[in-house]
Amino acid sequence: MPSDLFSLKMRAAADGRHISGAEKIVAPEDLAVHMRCLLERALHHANGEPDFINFKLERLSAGSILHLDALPVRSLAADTPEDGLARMRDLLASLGIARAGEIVGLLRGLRGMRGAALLDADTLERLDSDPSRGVRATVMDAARSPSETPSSAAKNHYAEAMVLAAKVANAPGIVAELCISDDPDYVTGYIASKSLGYVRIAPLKQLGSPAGGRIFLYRGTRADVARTIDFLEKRPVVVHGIPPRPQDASAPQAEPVPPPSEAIRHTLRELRERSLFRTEEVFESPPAPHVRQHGREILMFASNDYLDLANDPRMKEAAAAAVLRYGTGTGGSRLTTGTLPVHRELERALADFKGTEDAVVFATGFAANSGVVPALCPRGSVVFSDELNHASIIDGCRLSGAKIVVYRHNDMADLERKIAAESPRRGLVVSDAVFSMDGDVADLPGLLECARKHRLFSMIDEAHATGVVGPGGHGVLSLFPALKSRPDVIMGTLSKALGSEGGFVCVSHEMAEYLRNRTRSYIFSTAPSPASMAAALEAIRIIGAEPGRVERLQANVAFFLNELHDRGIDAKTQSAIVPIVIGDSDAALAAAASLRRENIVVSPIRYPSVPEGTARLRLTVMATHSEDDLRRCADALARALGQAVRTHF
Ligand code: WAQ
Ligand code: MG
Repeated sequence: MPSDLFSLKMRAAADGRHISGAEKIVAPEDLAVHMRCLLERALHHANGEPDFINFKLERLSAGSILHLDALPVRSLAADTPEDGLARMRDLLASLGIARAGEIVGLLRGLRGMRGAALLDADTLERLDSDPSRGVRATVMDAARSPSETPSSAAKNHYAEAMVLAAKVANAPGIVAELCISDDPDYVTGYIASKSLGYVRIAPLKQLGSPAGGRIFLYRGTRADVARTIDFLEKRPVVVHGIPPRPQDASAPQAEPVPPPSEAIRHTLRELRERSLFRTEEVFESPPAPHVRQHGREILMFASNDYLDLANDPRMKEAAAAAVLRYGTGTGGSRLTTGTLPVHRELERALADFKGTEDAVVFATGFAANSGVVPALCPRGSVVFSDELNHASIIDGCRLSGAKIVVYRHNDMADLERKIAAESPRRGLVVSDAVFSMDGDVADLPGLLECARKHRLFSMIDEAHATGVVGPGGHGVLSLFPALKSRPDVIMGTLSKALGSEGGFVCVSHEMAEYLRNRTRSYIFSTAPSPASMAAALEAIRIIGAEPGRVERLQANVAFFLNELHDRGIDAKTQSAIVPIVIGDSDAALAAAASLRRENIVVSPIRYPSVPEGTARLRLTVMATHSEDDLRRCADALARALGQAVRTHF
């Protein structure tokens, strides 16, 4: 069931003189932001400063709303106002209205009315009851796309007139509408009807003239006039598909548009030229320190399977048993028929692992971030996002429709300044816990303090922290034992150290209930398969039962950094991600290729995964890399970097 909406109207006046007015049809959660926009508009109007602003809110039941298509639009350019009015007259006559000339004459003489004159199309008798006011078409708005942010921009004559004209043309008994703007600087008007569409004509008056008004032409019985007025003044209408304002008839024609495939070809060419073109590589064995590709054994330094669990026999058995017990797919979303005991068990285990009351599992980490951020940040709020956050967070920010404020990487002073400058009523600070391309850890105490002080939600992404960072691999929180508060949302993934597939958030009970009801990527995705749930559950069990695994990973990272330093390679990390920044995309590709010739896989990372000019090799260490593996990689890296420097700088 669609929920109820509100009709929101604003009128501003100074000394009893009308200055501006506008109306919207708005969902309850969007009321505040639209009111703020209308207020801006009232306060900064060219007509003057108001001393009285009236807001009116009226609840509309969603079922009462009439959805209409916009009228088709065309524009006519006239030489003079006389010429424009003659064209309007001719169009009116083409509708079979005998006294078209007289009607246009009446329109020219109008001024100072808030509404329109309702005339009998044949006798020209005035049918509305208050000739100084006229009939007002109200309770209407243009449909908005979910991504559209409301704006406090000045009146858009065209768009507002399109809404009104669609409603009037669809009113019972109305055969045509004529309009001249009363704004002295707006000389475009129109004639509209269902059969003519919306015909813009310019000019219809001299620039600077305060004349202007509207006429609605009616055909029908006197008894039915009340029904027409009732429709115009009371029936809620939302108009869909208003086309962008057409170019004025005199404007030059646009260039011919090439076929759409040309744009794709152009992009591919550009990617290749800039060394940014990518293809998938195929590996022929499970993730492990040593994998097979094209029949060759390869040393792997680019896997996120940090703890080497994805191919662990116990993991595979747990997944297989879940498949045998529950099947291969869940056949439904979590809130319909897709939830199995193993989903709840895993959520319990994740909550315990992170020390929260509850957890919510998603199909992927990307789905978690891109869904949870919009759920927490409805339009009208502000989201503060670290400049190096993962793409899934960035997309979540964009999807939310909230204002996005990007702060400098891990710079809490910058974050504090930016929050203070916005002083939002509602918002979120969101950050990777371990940054996926740099391997460093967020300043969690600083971030939580900023969020607390300004009453904002806080969220961290522990995709590369879970199972990797801190004692027991419990994540970055365990690095800061003195912390008094915790993030509202601790996000993580099942697909990296946990060797499975999926994403999750660890949260309070209340937040879990909210997210289950509000996160579109949770509500509208099929529940993840029992195989991946059972595997992740087993991973958490193994990590708990074998603390040596995480310790081994952390020791391997320390050993590897030492080996690199011994060879004069500058590298640091606070996780299992070791970035070696090279700068130039081609040089990074060349270095990766030279390692590949030694049968070692590392990831060359280029724009747009990292800022331009910071292309790098990204190496990931696994718990089961041997000291020999780590030394061999460090040696090859030293050779590759020497070569990259010689050929590219
Ligand atoms: N219902 C009925 N009549 C109205 C309403 C209403 N809601 N609002 C205004 N009027 C009457 C009133 O007499 C005004 O003086 C007159 O219409 C003109 O109103 O494609 O700006 O708001 O770009 O000044 C046409 C756009 C702009 C052409 C019309 O009208 C284009 C415009 P204004
Ligand atoms: Mg006006």
